[in-house]
Amino acid sequence: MSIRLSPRRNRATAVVSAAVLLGCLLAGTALSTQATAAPAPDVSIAATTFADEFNGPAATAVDGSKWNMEVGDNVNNHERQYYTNRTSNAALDGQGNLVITARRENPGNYNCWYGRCEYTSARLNTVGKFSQAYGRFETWLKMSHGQGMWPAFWMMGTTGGTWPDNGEIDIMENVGFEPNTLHGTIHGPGYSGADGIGAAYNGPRFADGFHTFTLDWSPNLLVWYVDGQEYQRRTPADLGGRTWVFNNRPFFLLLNLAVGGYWPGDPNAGTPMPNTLVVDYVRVTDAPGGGGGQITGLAGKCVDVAGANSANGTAVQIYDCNGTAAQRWTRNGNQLQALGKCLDAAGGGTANGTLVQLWDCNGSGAQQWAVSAANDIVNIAANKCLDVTGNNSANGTRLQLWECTGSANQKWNAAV
Ligand SMILES: [Ca+2]
Repeated sequence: MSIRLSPRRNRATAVVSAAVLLGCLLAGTALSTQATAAPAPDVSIAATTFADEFNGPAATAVDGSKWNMEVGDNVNNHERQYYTNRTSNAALDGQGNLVITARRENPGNYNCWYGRCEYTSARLNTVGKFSQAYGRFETWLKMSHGQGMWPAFWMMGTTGGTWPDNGEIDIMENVGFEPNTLHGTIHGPGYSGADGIGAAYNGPRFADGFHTFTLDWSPNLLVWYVDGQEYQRRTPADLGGRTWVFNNRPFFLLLNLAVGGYWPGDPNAGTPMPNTLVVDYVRVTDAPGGGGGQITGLAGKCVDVAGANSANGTAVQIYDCNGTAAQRWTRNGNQLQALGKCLDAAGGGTANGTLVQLWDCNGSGAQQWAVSAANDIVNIAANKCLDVTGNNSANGTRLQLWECTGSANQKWNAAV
C-alpha cells in the first residue's frame, strides 16, 4: 500500500485501568445483591483502547470521531478506484457491520491517474484520532472476492518521516486471485513495496465467512494470527541489519478496499460488482494477547462456541482447546464475549438446565457473569453456576446453568 494522506498529528492513547475491570469480579458462590468485592484473581485483563463494533442504523456513515474518509485516487500502486466519502461506498448495514462497497461507476466525473475513473470505493484511517504503539490489533471481517480486489487492514507510523521510513504493518491483505490466501507484511527503510518482509497464510476461501485477523505487537516482536492461529512472527533479526522502525512509535489504523493495481492486477469481466468487504469489528487493546483468553474446565477442555459460528443461538460447549477465536473470551464489564457476541442464558432462563448459548450482547441479566475466587462462573441473575451437562467431558457437551454444587464440572480457569 502507499500513501495519500492529510497532515498528521498525534494524540495520546486513552488507557483504561485494568483495575476498574477487575473491580467487577465478585466473591463467593452464594452471591447476593450485597456481594462484596474480592481480591483480584490472578488473571490478566487488557484494556480496550479503540473499538468500533459498527453498530448503528443502516445506511449511516461511520463514526467520524474514530475514522477519517480518504478521498482521491492512488497512482503509486496503479489502483483503479477513486476513494469517496459517500455512504454508497462505506456505510453501516444496521446489523452491526461496516460495509465497504466497491462499485463500477463514476457518478462524480472523478479523474484518476489513468483518465476517467472506472470504479469507486472507500478507505478509512484514524489519523489524528487514534494511534498506539504495542498491543493487540484485531478485525473480524468477511472478505471481498474476485480478480482485482485488494482489501487490507493495516497501520502506518505517525512519526519517523515519510513512507517507508515511518514504517508500515500490514495485518491483513488479500488479492482476489488468491481467494484462500492472506498476507501479513512489514515495510520500512530498505524493505518496502515488493521488498516488504512477510508471510502468507493459506486457509479457507475467505470470502465465504467471517474470520479474525490479529496482530500482537510488543517491543522487538510482531506476531500475526488468522482465526487465532499464529502464522508469522518477526523480530529485528529478520531485517539483515536494516532498521526496525516498530519500537516506541504509535501507528494509526487503515481499512480499505482497493480495486486493481500492480499486485492484484486489474478486474476483469468476471469480477463481481458491486463488491463488498464486510467488517464486524475493529478492536485494539493495550496488551498483546488481550484479544481474549481460554476458559478451561472439566478434563482441561475449553469453553467453545460450536463450529465457530457467530449466529445467535449457537451452542456453547466444551471442546479440546485449539486456540481458535471460538475459544478466546474477553470480559466487558460482567459480560463474557467471543466472536463479538455474549455468553448468554437461553431465553433469559434461570432454572436448572437452562442452556447456555451465544447471543448479541444486550446488557440483560442473562449475560451477567461473575468469576468467583472459588473458580465458579456464576450467572448473576440466576445465581446459578456455569455447568457441564451431565458431568460429561466429551467434546461437544453443552453448558447449562445449575445450582452451584462445588463439583468439578463447575470449576473454571478463566484467563480473561
Ligand atoms: Ca459488529
